[in-house]
Amino acid sequence: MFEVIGERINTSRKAVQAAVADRDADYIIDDVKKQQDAGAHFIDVNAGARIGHEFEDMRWLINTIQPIATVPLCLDSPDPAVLEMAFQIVAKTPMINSISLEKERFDAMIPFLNGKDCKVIALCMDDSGMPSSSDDIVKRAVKLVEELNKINIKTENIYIDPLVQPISTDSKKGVMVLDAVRAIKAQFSDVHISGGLSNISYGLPQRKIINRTFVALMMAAGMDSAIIDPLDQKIMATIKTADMLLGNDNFCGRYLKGVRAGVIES
Ligand code: THG
Repeated sequence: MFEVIGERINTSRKAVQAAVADRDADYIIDDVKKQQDAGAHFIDVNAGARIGHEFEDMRWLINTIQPIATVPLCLDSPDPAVLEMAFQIVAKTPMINSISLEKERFDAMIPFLNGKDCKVIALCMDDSGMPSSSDDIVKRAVKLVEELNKINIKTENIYIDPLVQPISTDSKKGVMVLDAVRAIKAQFSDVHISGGLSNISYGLPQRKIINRTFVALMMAAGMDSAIIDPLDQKIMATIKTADMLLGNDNFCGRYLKGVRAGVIES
C-alpha cells in the first residue's frame, strides 16, 4: 500500500511559520488532525525556516502534535542535534528525513542512525550536487543502501528519494527519474521509493495536473510513498486509483471506500 507523508507542518509555509512564531497550538493541532483524517500515514515536521529557532521550534511542534498524533512523525531536518532531540521525545518510532551522501551530512548522520530501529529517507544527493543522469541516481541509491545496511538499517526501512527535478529545464528529467526508480527496484525489491514530487512542475503553469500525472507514472515505476499535501483531494484520488490499478487494493476495497466517502469522483 502506498504511504502518504503529509507535508503541511513545514515552517516554509507562511501560515505555519506564523502559527509557530505565535505558539498557536490550536492551528497546528487542527492541521495535523485534518491530515490524519485525509489519510496521511506519517506527518512530516520541518522547523527549518526560522533561522536560529529550529531546535526550539521543532521541540515545541513535536510536543504540540504528540498528544493528538495517531500516526508516526517524519522528522525533517538536516541537523543531527535537532533529530536526536526530536527522536527522544516522540512516542512512536519515527521516520528520519533525511540522510544524503554530502560528506558533512553523511558523516554526522551515520553515528546518529547507528543502532536505531527506524525508517530513513535517503536523498540521492552528494557533494557534486543533484544527479545528472538515471545512472547517477541509481549509483547513489546503491551506495546509500549499502552504507545504511552496514549500520544495521534494514533495506525495508530505507526510503530512497531520487530527487525529482524540473522538467521545464530539460524535457528528459521525467524519464531520467522514472528509469532510475525502475532500476533501483530491480536491484533492491524491498527498498521504498519516496520524496517530494512538485519539483517536476517548477516553472510551468497549472502545476497540480503535472504533479498528479507524474505521481501515477512514478507509482508504475515503483514509487510507493511520497511527501505530499493530503488535503489535495485530487492527488489523493489519483494515488488511490493508481494503487488499485497496480494491484495493491484487494477487491478494490480502498477505492470503493474513497468513492463512498466522496473523495474519489470522475
Ligand atoms: N524530499 C524530502 N523531504 C522534503 C522534500 C523532498 N521535505 C520538504 C519538501 N521537500 C516537502 N515538503 C513541502 C512542504 C510544503 C510545500 C512543499 C513541499 C508547500 N509549498 C508551497 C509552494 O511551494 O507553493 C508553499 C506555499 C505556502 O507558503 O503555503 O506547501 O523533496 N525527503
